[in-house]
Amino acid sequence: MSASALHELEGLIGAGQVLRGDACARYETDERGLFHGRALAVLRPGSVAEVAALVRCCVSHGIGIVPHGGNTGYCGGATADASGTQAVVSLERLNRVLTVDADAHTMSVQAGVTLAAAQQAASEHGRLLPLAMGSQGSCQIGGNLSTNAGGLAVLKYGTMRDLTLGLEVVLPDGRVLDRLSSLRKDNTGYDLKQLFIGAEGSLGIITAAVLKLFPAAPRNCAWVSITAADAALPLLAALRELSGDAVTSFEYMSDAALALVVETTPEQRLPLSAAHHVLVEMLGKDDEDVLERALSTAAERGLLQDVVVAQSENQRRQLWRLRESIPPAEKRLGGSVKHDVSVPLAEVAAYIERARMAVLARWPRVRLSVYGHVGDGNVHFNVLAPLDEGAEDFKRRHGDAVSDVLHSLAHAMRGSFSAEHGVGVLKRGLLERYGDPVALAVMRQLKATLDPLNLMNPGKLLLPEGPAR
Ligand code: 2HG
Ligand code: ZN
Repeated sequence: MSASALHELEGLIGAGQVLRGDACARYETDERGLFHGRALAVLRPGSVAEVAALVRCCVSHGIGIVPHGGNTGYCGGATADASGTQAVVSLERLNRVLTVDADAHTMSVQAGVTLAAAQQAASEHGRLLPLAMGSQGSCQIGGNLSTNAGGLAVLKYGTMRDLTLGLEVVLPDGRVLDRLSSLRKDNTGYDLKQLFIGAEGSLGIITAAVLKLFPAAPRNCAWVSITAADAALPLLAALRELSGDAVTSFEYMSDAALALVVETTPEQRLPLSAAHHVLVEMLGKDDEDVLERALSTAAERGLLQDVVVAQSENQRRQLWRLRESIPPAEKRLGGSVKHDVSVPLAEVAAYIERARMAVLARWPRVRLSVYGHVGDGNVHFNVLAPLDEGAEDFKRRHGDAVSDVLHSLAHAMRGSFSAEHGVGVLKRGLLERYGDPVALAVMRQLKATLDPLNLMNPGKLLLPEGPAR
């Protein structure tokens, strides 16, 4: 079966674009090294027509299809299974920015454009594509859409879903759903694009999108210390009000998370020493008045402890580098049991405290790395092995139990076990455990309608069988 299928595929997209054997290696393991698959082949189509053709071919041969973007996901959503029967479809050759319309504040891009390249194209036209995250140099727009990526500016601009006007998708039967619309108002039935955003490739392959842009504006940034995590929300509320809602990012970092950065990259210095830190960024004009004025009023009201305002672009970058160095610091120290929960804004501080107590009660010697986009309710509560225990050993022996504690707490607080990283393979069981049964049943119905043969990213997001696990 597969020999003739591969021959056909070579005819459709060119022999050089059908990779086999060792050439597949870099597409077969995820970024965190948690998932190792074996692909039948890696297919690198160069156009939407080629994507459609290869989908039809794979479906006619019963070959499962695994869409693959920048491979920066945390949940194994872009890795083939171990069977050697699934085809990985890399979108990396669909890497063209199609249009930037500065006046209309829109851009259209192919799915394989990296987020950084899309941001750059927008900025060359004086516009801002506000989606931002540590992996932006390699993650791709298609993956951002498929996971409904969040990141560092959700507080102001929303997630990828909020930034999307139109979408082009190759459906599991090979039809092309062309909704590459730039309309901001269009009430003509179901908003089909929403189905594919966050679907992790389980309903089709996203090939292009029309995105919203904003006027580019200078950013001003400050590092603030607060006395306790529960001081974060009142501070954010005041800063939003005092600045005319100019806050774009509000990133919380515990001292313990930042200690990992200093430990692994000692050349980095913390601007303030405190137990709780916040990186605040605001839209500015030509001066830094808005930020400084808002912060000094907040200080007068006793809403913060201390503050350092970045005095140059270079300093601004240094502050951001500290924040963005937390995940790589964890990685250098052997990795962590990672969590990506969200809870209602009013519950963030309570979640952090209750989680801390619950984890330390059972694992008193672990190291905690707690930080996140608390301005939108998203906490990364990561747990590292005790200093005298091997990281791999700890993760293997205790990882699931640690995650159970943290996920059930989020669930009890009406939160989510995946705020921005998606479900993939890693968390599909959690969807069964914590997801609403009616919502899950509707998801299954949609999946069965659009992909009756279960060939689109099989085994991701939804477990193949019913609830028992
Ligand atoms: C971040 O906020 C990313 O830096 C990664 O979502 C979080 O590594 C993590 O746990
Ligand atoms: Zn994050």
